[in-house]
Amino acid sequence: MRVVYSPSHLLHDPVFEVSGGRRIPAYEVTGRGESIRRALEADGGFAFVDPTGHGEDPITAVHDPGLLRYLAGAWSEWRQRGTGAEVIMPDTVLHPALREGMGPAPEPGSPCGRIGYWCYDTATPIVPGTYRAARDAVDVALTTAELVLGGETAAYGLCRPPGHHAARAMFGGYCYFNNAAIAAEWLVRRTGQRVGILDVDYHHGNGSQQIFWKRQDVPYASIHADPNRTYPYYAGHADEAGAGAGAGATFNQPLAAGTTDEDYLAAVDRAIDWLAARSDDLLVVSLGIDTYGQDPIGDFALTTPVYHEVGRRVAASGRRLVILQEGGYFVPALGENVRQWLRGIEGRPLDLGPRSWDGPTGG
Ligand code: SP5
Ligand code: ZN
Repeated sequence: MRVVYSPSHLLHDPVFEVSGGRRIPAYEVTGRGESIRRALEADGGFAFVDPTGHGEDPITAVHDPGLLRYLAGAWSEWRQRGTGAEVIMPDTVLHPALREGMGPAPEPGSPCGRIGYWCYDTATPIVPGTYRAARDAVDVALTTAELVLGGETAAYGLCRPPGHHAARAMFGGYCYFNNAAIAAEWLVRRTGQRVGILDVDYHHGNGSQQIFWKRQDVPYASIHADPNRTYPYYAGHADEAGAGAGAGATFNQPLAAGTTDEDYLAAVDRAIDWLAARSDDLLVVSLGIDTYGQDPIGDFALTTPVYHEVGRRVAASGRRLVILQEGGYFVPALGENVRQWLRGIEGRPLDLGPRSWDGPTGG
């Protein structure tokens, strides 16, 4: 299988995030991308490809041009304040109730106002290399889509930073541009087909859901932790099914803490069947591995072999697959779990080697 990878993900190197009132080490780190790269290189069955530039148009096809403009200029604007702050992070955000009944707020002119206008959390810092890395992650996604249109049955894009929390006019959740949504929209425009999105990240993809909420040509199926207990909290409930022309074209399966391999596979089967009835030949997969039992921010109980089985079942759906990386924060096993998933897609056997992260007896 072809793997699209760019070392420019290393330019996005956040050190900390703010979670639960504490400054903590960032979870979305450069080591994630390198864990995946190393595991896929060591496998020997993957051919690495560089992304090619696709410009701004595919981005503004799903995002507010103001979001692109903001992210492009954010660092230089922030630096000019001269405070020496190491990251851009909001201390205010545009809560919808602030302007309830009064119509939308204009975009502020000041840097502190602008960050809270576009960003919704304290986990998604902008650092000097963020924009370059986020733009290149979009090109990774589009190059992966292009490989599949060019005849590959499946291809994998090692997108970092991830994308599925980024909405039309908002970023957050470690995501800046919605790589999967941009790829899906690009595929719709290129092919005229209905392109499904299968989102198997631990978190609900609120951005992808928002972007395609009123669309029937990009059905969105997500399997995730119940937002009643987990980020992103405000979307992903089972009764959210789309609206207008998109009524019935969103399918959420919120799952309990401790979800097992068996429970999870049943949800995967339901999502695949649902998508099979609503999409044509192409599927974009938002591949998150934060469902793993040892993930530091997840609470599911999945084991490595289930990733191989999920991949196998997704491939059995017969669709052509644009597989894009989202989350997954237990770095020691991240690359291995992605590798098994992709081996499952290709019909190659599960290949469990020594598992150093299981402790002294495992390695
Ligand atoms: C792409 C993706 O997976 N984004 C996830 C964003 C989650 N951001 C909030 C993380 C909050 C971490 N809280 C730690 C709780 C540990 N029990
Ligand atoms: Zn996630």
